[in-house]
Amino acid sequence: MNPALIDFKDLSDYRGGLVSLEENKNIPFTIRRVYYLFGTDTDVRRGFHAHKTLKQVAVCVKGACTFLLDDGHSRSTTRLSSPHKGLYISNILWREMFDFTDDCVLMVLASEYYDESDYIREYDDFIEQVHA
Ligand code: T46
Repeated sequence: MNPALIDFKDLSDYRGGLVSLEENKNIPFTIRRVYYLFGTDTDVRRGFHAHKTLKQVAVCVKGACTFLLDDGHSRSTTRLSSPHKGLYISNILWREMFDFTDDCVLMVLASEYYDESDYIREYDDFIEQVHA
């Protein structure tokens, strides 16, 4: 599968960097939640789930980390290392995140409020949903 990367306009000038994110513009949904992961050890692997309905855009605002995305047919890995790029993660995609740099701050914009019942945490259940 091809990862869907969004290029954000670079509004930087001589004073420093600036990127602007706007719902239903360069972020393809209404933003209901923002969270960020930081201080993740390099040897830690996170994720291991898919979402039934949630859509997200992940931006590595500092440092770098790698995303594995799996649509049930094929997998891709993407190294996120730029605040100018967002990885669009649609629903029904298995994700794992790993190889975090020490300074990594991974910001995630989400289309829904937190809802544990939206998570598919078993890979076999995910494959069942793909073929449903
Ligand atoms: C995802 C990847 C990219 C909350 O209470 N509210 C929240 O908004 C979030 C994101 C998490 N939590 C709780 C649920 C767990 O008890 O925080 C704990 C850790 O969450 P989780 O193990 O799901 O974290 P990751 O890094 O495996 O996954 C997260 C998101 O949960 C998930 O939606 O797509 O980042």
